[in-house]
Amino acid sequence: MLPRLISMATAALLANGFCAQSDTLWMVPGGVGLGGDTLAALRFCDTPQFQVSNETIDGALSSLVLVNGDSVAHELACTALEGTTWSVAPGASVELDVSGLGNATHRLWSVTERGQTLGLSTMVRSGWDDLPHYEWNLNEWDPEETWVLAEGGSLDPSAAYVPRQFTINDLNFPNTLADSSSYVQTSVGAAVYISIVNQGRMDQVLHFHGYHVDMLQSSAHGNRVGWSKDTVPVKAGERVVVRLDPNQSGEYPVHAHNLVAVTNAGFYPGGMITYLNVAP
Ligand SMILES: [Cu+2]
Repeated sequence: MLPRLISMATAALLANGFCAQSDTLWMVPGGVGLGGDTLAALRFCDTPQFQVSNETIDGALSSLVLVNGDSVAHELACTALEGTTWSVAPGASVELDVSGLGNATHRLWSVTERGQTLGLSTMVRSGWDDLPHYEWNLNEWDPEETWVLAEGGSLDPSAAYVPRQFTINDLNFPNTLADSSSYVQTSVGAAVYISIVNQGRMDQVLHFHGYHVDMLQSSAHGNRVGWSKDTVPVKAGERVVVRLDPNQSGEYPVHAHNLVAVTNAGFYPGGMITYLNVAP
């Protein structure tokens, strides 16, 4: 009797789509408009077609296939598989084993100067899926740098880094409110998770209005796990997961606590701002 019960349970799990599976992302070049600027861009995409925002990866996956649709090779890294990088030639692909990650949000990115400057970086999210889970990839951009790299050049390491655009999920405010993964919509008592990965080169600090959030993961500030905070530092490359359990209704902003990062090419308000919309 027991084996039959087990096989029925397994069949139910498979039917519900909980079985681990493989996912494929394409690395695709293109261009985007941001706050009046035009930028060359590279994104991890759901299909071979270019998309404005990097596709994020979530769920219990066994493996991840990455296809290089760019014209040059990329060196990929993933914090889930630290110490290893994968060189992927144009037109080639690589398969990463991302099984058994537990509750963790990881970063997947191209460590090449071209990949970093053009924004080929996203998050791989595992676990914490018993509640709605929002995803915020932070980044900042110097449009001129993107064109230098797109044309095959390289950056002057002695030049000052002065980004003009600041984004959540590759969009700047107010367009962040049109992105269902940036704009948090919930109700009093209905907790949500938010994974935040800083894909840029600048450290950021996010300020939550209206609520404190519980720190579940902080890859660069591990001692803060368990703290309840309204100000959350996210260093360059850092991965943070917080839980928001709203105790009051209202619409409150979350924003980068650095004045330049809440502008679009110098104009306020813009950049890294989104909202928490909490119904009664
Ligand atoms: Cu504030």
